[in-house]
Amino acid sequence: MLETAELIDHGQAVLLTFQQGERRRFHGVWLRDNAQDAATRSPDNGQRLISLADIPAPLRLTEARVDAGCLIVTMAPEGREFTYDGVWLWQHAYDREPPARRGWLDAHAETWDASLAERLPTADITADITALGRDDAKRRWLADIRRYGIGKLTGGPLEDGALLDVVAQFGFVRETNYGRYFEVRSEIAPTNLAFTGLGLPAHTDNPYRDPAPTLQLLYCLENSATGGDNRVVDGFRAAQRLREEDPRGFELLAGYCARFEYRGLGDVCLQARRPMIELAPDGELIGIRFNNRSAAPFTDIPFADMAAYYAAYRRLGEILESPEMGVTFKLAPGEAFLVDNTRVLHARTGYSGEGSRWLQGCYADRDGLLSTLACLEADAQG
Ligand code: AKG
Repeated sequence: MLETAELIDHGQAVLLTFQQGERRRFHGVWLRDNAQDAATRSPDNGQRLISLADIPAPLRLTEARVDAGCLIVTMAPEGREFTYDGVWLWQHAYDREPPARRGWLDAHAETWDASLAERLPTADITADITALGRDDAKRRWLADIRRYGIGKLTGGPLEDGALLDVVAQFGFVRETNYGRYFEVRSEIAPTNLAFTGLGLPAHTDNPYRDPAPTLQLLYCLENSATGGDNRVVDGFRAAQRLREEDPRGFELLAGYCARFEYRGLGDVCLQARRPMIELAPDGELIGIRFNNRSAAPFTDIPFADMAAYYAAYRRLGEILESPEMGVTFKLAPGEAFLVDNTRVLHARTGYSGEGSRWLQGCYADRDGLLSTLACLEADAQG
């Protein structure tokens, strides 16, 4: 609850006191830019109708008061009054210390290790995800994907392309040179090592794309071959562990770009230049790109740092392959798993012999999933 408002810095800002004496400052220009009135924001779609050039500069707050939990300010030279809901201001306050530690995580994310096996987020495709009216189950599963970057699915139909119906429940397929979806099974002349029976170490998919797909779904239709188990590992936890063990190694992998490339048969040549550990400018850990199959020669690391860079790259790989870091399972037909491909790496043991193994895979994006989740959460709150 907003209690008091006081002009500060000669009207450049206002100091608000909330319940329990919590104080937050807001700049006048920020308040004007974020005014909620119908001339500033469209009541139909919430989009801003003005640009910064429409806001006079310099701008000064000439009066500030609190009425019924709302802040009311008058601004010069416009001479207009603007009203802000106190709860909205509290939720959007920015007056706090910036995070001190590099590699911090969004509040929704929780890192994990092998112990996640006991509580691996799982939903039933037919009963929870594609069934109408199962919004609570779907919301919980999507929230788990946001938290852990991985979710398993069971109980799906054994139909070619069934994975597309799953993605349609929360977002949109990202079509690539592999198609809307692709077959993951042994091929005679494979365009990708994933389409063989070879084991694959932990990797994120398609790091050679810019942007890389942010979600990947792998859906099992047959799995009677020996081997072919999947393993998932939290790249954020691995990066945190590297930072604890070797802060300089962490900074090297975050501070220099690696290069990734895929030259397919015919006319495909995909290239990207991005760090293996990606931090936002304020130090938030926002992405992992790690894939030995498609790492290209690194040419952006100075000679003086290359040996240490390789040592950190090697160590990150060892951490990712450590048994205590990952969760292993064998998909049964009708089962699938969805990973946040900017964070969670997946691996496969080799398979051969009698029986068959047939998975289908596709890509999608996290923004669609988070949008669906945000709407379900808003509905659940009434
Ligand atoms: C991929 O398609 O990205 C894979 O890693 C294949 C995984 C599998 O075959 O289980």
